[in-house]
Amino acid sequence: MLASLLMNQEASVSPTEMHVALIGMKNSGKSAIAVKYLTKRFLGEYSSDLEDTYCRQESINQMPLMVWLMDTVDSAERDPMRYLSWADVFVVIYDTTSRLSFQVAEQLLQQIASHEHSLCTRDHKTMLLGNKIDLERYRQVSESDGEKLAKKYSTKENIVLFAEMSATDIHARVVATLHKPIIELITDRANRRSPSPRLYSSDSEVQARRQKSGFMSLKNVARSGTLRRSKSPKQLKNKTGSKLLKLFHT
Ligand SMILES: Nc1nc2c(ncn2[C@@H]2O[C@H](COP(=O)(O)OP(=O)(O)O)[C@@H](O)[C@H]2O)c(=O)[nH]1
Ligand SMILES: [Mg+2]
Repeated sequence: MLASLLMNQEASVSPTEMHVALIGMKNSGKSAIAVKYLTKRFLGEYSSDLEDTYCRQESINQMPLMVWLMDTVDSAERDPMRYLSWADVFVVIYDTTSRLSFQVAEQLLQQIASHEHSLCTRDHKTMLLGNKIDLERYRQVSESDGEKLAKKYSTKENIVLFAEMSATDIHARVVATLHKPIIELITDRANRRSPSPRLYSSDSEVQARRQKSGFMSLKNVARSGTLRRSKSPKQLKNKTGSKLLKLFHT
């Protein structure tokens, strides 16, 4: 009886965590978008070779959610598995004023698609995101080119979302854009009525801890897997008062 109640509670709140990877060519605006999302501010300069993962506590459709955001650095020496095997949501960013960044975005969509087919069992969502639309007069990639590319990599079961934005947009718009693929994935998972394999893999841990303490949130189970990779987590408070947990540098 209690077990089934707990299962229902878990099912109704899961997933409580989302891993979101921002990927794309250098200078496409990944860090600018991450900083805007996390701190509401747009800064002119960002460290270009520092890869970080951040955490922001969110409430989406009245559901509490921890969003882990990996601001990646595009480099040939780094293994793409660090985000391919980690992310629930891939945000593939290109600069609408750079044709080259659009080509890199296509390579990344290809990389995600082949990873999907060969290795990945966990469901995920991808969004192709054209950035810097405030620089309209320098535009090299049309909106319809972006839409077509997203369609090309969409399957019947998994549609690649498409959006355009600017990191200079108001904060609410940046947040709404990044929440789109998260909401879609939550809906997909709810429709399939199954928690993500991330949660399945922790079933034995859930059982063990339940026996000890009665109940444990799935958030902690999922996070315990994540934190294995982290070095001395530091808690920061930004000006807006939202919680920012900086996890690790690579
Ligand atoms: N005008 C404008 N500049 C942007 C936008 N996004 C990023 N930038 C600028 O583009 C440059 C590269 O951005 P950055 O976030 O470091 O790119 P990353 O290498 O993908 O992380 C920086 O000078 C940013 O200020 C945007 O939406 N509009
Ligand atoms: Mg960056």
